[in-house]
Amino acid sequence: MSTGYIYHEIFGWHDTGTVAGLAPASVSAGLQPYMHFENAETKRRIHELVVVSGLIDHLHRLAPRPATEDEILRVHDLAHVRRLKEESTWPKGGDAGDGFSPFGNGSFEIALLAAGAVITAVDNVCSGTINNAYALVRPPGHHAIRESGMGFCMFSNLAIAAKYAQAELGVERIAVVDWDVHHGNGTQQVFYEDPNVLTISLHQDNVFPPNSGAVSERGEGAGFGYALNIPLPAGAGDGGYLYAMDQIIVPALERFRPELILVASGFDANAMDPLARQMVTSAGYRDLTTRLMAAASQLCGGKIAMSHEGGYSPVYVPFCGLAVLETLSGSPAFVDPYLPVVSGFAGQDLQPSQQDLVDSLIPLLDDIR
Ligand code: 9RB
Ligand code: ZN
Repeated sequence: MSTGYIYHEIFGWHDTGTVAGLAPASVSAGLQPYMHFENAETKRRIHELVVVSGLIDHLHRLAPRPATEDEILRVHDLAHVRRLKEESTWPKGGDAGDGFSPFGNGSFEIALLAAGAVITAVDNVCSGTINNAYALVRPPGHHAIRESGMGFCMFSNLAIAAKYAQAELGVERIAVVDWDVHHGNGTQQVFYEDPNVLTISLHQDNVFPPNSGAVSERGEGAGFGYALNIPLPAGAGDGGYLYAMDQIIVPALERFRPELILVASGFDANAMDPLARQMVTSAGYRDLTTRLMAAASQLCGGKIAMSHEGGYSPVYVPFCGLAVLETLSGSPAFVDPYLPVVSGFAGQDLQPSQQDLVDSLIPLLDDIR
């Protein structure tokens, strides 16, 4: 098994500055400045763990190339691209669109490289130089919509790579599985009327964006049935996540028969995350990956490319990322030292409220053909 791994140190230079959590810092309001949640540390620490554990020697490291503006414009409108390009020249940078997605000077080029890194992953998986790939990128992408960035995202990295695969590689049917704890609203929007791209988002019910990702969002027109949302209640752990994978995600993939599976891989459903309230462990991410790999091997020659999204516990996210990379490559590296603690949390098993929600979605599979 050969696994492509794409990281560039410049992703750590995407500067989100200082804020006070999700609010602007304000001395008069008592809001002390602190680093933005979406700072370089969690991703940098995944990479450093990959190196220090020796896993890097079992991965096929690929150099990313920047996405071209034409590649970005398959997804975003010109005004959005022009605005980010302009604000990126400002000494202190600008904001991707919603007021809590700041970026620093030069982040436009870094965002082009992030989108291009996912293209690089897809290119190599589709040409068969590698079996699967992980693009460890910043800024993230899954909230960015056609006309704006949002939720710490500048460009919709994964949607741009999916459009590239369709336009340049002759890939028709693509499934996107988004296990970030937040709703993958941007990817969903881009493909909402497209029956050739199945978007599945597994998220904590109504966290971000507000009022987004309900079961009732199912796609429109020819795309009806090809957007699938699984909004798990707060408190879901490995049991709830794996039940959703086994009962909904894998059966949806089997019905859809993709030629390529893309994963929006956020680790913010982890048991120590400050931005959500789920309890997934590194073992949970390992098992989710194993299930997807089995589906990919049965359906599309094992072709999976993952793109990194959120995840904000600097101590725990690296072990979740390592677990996924170990599984993709079949090379065990480090044992997660926190696993005994987080897997011991009460409620890791499937709970009735989670089961009810997942079971209620089974009839939606009938609309995937
Ligand atoms: C604020 C709001 C958020 C909350 C969470 C995220 C997580 C993104 C991620 C992004 C922005 C709202 C500060 C709503 O990890 N995605 O994968 N902002 N939330 N209103 N206000 C004032
Ligand atoms: Zn997230």
